[in-house]
Amino acid sequence: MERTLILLKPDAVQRGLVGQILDRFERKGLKIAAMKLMQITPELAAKHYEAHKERPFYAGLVRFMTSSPVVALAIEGIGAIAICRKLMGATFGADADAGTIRGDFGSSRSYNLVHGSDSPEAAERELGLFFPEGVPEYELAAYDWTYDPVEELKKG
Ligand code: 3AN
Repeated sequence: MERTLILLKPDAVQRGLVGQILDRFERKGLKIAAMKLMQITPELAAKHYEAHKERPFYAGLVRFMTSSPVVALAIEGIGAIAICRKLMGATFGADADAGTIRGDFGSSRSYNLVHGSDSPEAAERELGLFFPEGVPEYELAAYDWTYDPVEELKKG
């Protein structure tokens, strides 16, 4: 099992798309391991986007991400990081394929609705930043019918 940080960005919340975007992850069979509506502080944004500090779009990105609340999610599943990135689509809606979240819901070149960690290392770091309190442990009953319990979940 793998966990990844997903953020439904301020544009997703303000446009009333939280339910529809969340549905994309749920119907794929992924588990919502944790979820909260929160305001990102400039300090948290700076840590989260550390790698982009020198990029020309950095100031605008931090302004956008701190302008209104986001929904932060820990999403879990086998191969969750890559699967979530596929569901999200290319970075901006104008380039993203139809059928993806970004491709279906937007066409802006700076507002792109959703963030997803891009590697296991990034996921661990970002989950630590957004869920310092940890993630509740619970069993998702549907896992037994989402995956092969013997081959994939190694049960029995
Ligand atoms: P992705 O989110 O698809 O991994 P990255 O890693 O290339 O995209 O960029 C990180 C974030 O920085 C993106 N989510 C996007 O919001 C923002 N970003 C990237 N390029 C630009 C740009 N040219 N203008 C505004 N924001 C950008």
